[in-house]
Amino acid sequence: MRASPLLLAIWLIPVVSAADLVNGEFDEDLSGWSLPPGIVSAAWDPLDVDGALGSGSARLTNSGSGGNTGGGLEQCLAIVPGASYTVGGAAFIPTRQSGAGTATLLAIVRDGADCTGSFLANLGTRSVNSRFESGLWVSVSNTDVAPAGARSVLIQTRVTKFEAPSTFTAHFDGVFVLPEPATGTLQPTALLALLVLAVRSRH
Ligand SMILES: [Ca+2]
Repeated sequence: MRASPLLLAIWLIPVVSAADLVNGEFDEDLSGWSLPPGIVSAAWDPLDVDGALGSGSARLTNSGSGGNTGGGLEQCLAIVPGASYTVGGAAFIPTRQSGAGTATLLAIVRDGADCTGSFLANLGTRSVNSRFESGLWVSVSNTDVAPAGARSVLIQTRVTKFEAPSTFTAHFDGVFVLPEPATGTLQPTALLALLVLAVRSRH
């Protein structure tokens, strides 16, 4: 029997998944995200990573009184241990700010549901540093495997400022968390397709 393109496509359907990240595009507001009380404020802004008129971004401002402090919007997702995920997005640090800092997508993996329990790993991205990359959108992503025992991941759009008492602002847009296809493993959907083909070939 020759493998059909359809069967191959079914084979590649990922067997693992994350609970979908909500509103990573920030089309009209910050819904789906929470902001823990702290030194960072957040607001929706019409500046969009693709320049789209129908979308915008999250603008975060760190007004903490100390240096090297941070915080940001958060969203908790369920993940599967042993599965591979790509965490990514884009950050924009406006120029002409009185202080310097970084914008980072964190992905804090924990062994409890709903982002409780012990810290296991950070699958997040590298930081965008205002001293080297400001006035432009910078895309960042990281692909990594969720460690054994992982049950949830906290995605955070973190803004950290280096100096006090200045404020520091950065935008985030196009935030995503994607499970990578688990190739090479016969999955239930592929088994079902094989069964259907076998039955049909007998008639
Ligand atoms: Ca957007």
